Amino acid sequence: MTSSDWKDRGITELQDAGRRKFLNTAALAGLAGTGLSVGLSSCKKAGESVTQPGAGKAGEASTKVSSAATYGEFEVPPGQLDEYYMFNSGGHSGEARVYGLPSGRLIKRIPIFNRDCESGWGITNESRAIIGTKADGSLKSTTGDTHHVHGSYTDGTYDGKYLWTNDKINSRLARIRLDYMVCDKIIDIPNVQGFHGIFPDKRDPVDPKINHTTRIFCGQEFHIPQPNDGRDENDPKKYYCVFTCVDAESMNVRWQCKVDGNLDLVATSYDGTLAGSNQYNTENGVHYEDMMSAERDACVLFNIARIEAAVKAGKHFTIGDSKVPVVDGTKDANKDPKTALTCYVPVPKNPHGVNTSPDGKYFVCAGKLSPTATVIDLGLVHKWFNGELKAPRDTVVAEPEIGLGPLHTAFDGRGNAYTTLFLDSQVVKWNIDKSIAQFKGDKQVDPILDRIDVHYQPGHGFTSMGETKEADGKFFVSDNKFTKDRFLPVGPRHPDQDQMIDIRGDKMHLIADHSVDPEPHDAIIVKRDKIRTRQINDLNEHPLAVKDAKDCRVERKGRKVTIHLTSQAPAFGLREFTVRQGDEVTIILTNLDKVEDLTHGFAIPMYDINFVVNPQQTKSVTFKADTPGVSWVYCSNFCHALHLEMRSRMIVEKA
Ligand code: K7E
Ligand code: CUA
Ligand code: CA
Repeated sequence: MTSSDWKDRGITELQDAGRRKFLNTAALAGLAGTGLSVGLSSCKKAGESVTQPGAGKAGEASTKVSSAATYGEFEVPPGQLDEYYMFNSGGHSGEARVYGLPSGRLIKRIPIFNRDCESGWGITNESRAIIGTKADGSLKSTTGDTHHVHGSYTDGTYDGKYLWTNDKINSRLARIRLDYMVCDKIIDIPNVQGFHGIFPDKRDPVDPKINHTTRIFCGQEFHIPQPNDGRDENDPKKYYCVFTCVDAESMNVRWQCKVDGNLDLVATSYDGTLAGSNQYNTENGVHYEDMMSAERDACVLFNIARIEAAVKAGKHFTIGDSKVPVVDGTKDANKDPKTALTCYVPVPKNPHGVNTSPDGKYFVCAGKLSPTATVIDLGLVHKWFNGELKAPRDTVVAEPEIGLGPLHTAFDGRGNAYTTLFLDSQVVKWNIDKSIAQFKGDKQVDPILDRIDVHYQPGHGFTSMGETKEADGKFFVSDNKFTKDRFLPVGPRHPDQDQMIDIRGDKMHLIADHSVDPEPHDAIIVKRDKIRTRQINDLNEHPLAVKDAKDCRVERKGRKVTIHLTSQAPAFGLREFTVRQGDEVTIILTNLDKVEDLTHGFAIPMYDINFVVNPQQTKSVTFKADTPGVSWVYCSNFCHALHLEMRSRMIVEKA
């Protein structure tokens, strides 16, 4: 069906008109129902979009459908490769995902905090060591909630080395090494609950020679008693949050900084000197209405060099059993800008995302409950830290009114910003320089350049290479939370969607609906030439690799039995092996095949074990052989014409 067929059938129009009206009304009614002032008063009229030139009236369809030619341009024909990787977080799944763009093809899921039989994640000894186990050997946790994925930088752009992602529920930080696209490290962040925002630094704040990522900054959204060990539970005034710095290589926690209020999203400057986090709960409220009582919340900026000097100088304390040095970044302790570690810039109430413009000049804080975006000039922030500016608010150079429910902002590298509007179900394109001129008092200038409807209620939005100085302004992807009517119905719960928008021209054009598993939250779009993956594993990487089929054997030490095993299509190195009931069995399996993608599986009936070994990779599992009988261990990954025959017999003798 061509796009004109769509138009003839009025499909987009039908979907838009009714749904948008419903959503706007429902969403606003929901907020109004709390009986709270939600800061929408500065809008033209509650329930109506801010009408801008070039945009449709509120509730009226204004989706721009590209011509068939435009769709064709973004098609990736069979046999051709995508131009970009998109690395998504996976929300409640606890994983990360890799898509190709513009096709929207799902290429890989990267298990992190979850258990995954496709790869054996959480099942093999190697992955269990990364996830962490309890004293009884069970996994420390099996839930995860990944929101944000960000890559390592060199010289202001992706270097293809690492990704990091957060686990909001269990306050863990995970790293993915991109050559294999697997998680290689997970750490617990102490003294934190609701680890939400995360961003790597882009260069060292002091040493100009270190022009790459060496630190990861982590925000804490939920304030808690410190330490959270049963004390002060009923004294919320004593709860607080910390901002955490983790070393990118060792993944050790370097320091924490105590703050007033919560920390939601995190952004970093291109020069390495500043990190920032928006705060929707400067009130330190423990109830919903308290969190919305202040007219203004903040974007707090961290002076990294000063914090690290304070840590070095021993001006820190520790919390509970944690050895991590904590500096005091609260307002009371930082009244003199010239020595302050933090700068709390007031922004309209309950903001959401904070994003860095690719020219390195600004942090843009989305208003959420305010129909505005706040532009903070990082040069002026430094002036404030030098004592040359009166108030933190003086660092704000623009605050354009952009629409209802602004959540996240992305950039095209041409001076324009694209902000998702949750309540309006739109993406709005606005010009930063124009917004600054308007803020200075130029009444003629209108910073709003375009609007486009998305379907529906977008959270994050991000652009191709948009979080680097190489932002190329080709695509914007809108991560939409509601998708009713866009895909075949699958019951009450619908998928989310990554809606792709062409942003090359003056006007935005919708070019694709890509369904995605809930809930992606956030992603980065990376030019494919930034990523260099390996074709096969390095045999020597695992100290216990079984390097030759001749080395296959059964080794017994008391009740501990080790099976050294190889796989080579279409056979395992041992046709059978025997252990005794009650033995602790460790199977070490090396895949000796050297052909890219020639992966074997290893599934053990009766023992709940299923994993894969990639070419030249070694993995191991340990289990108690508690059930006597025959288990046909088999290859669970189709590898060869004789794949079905690829099995071995595990005989567990009755004790
Ligand atoms: Cu969903 Cu980034 Cu956790 Cu905003 S956050 S939408
Ligand atoms: Cu080896 Cu299937
Ligand atoms: Ca608030």
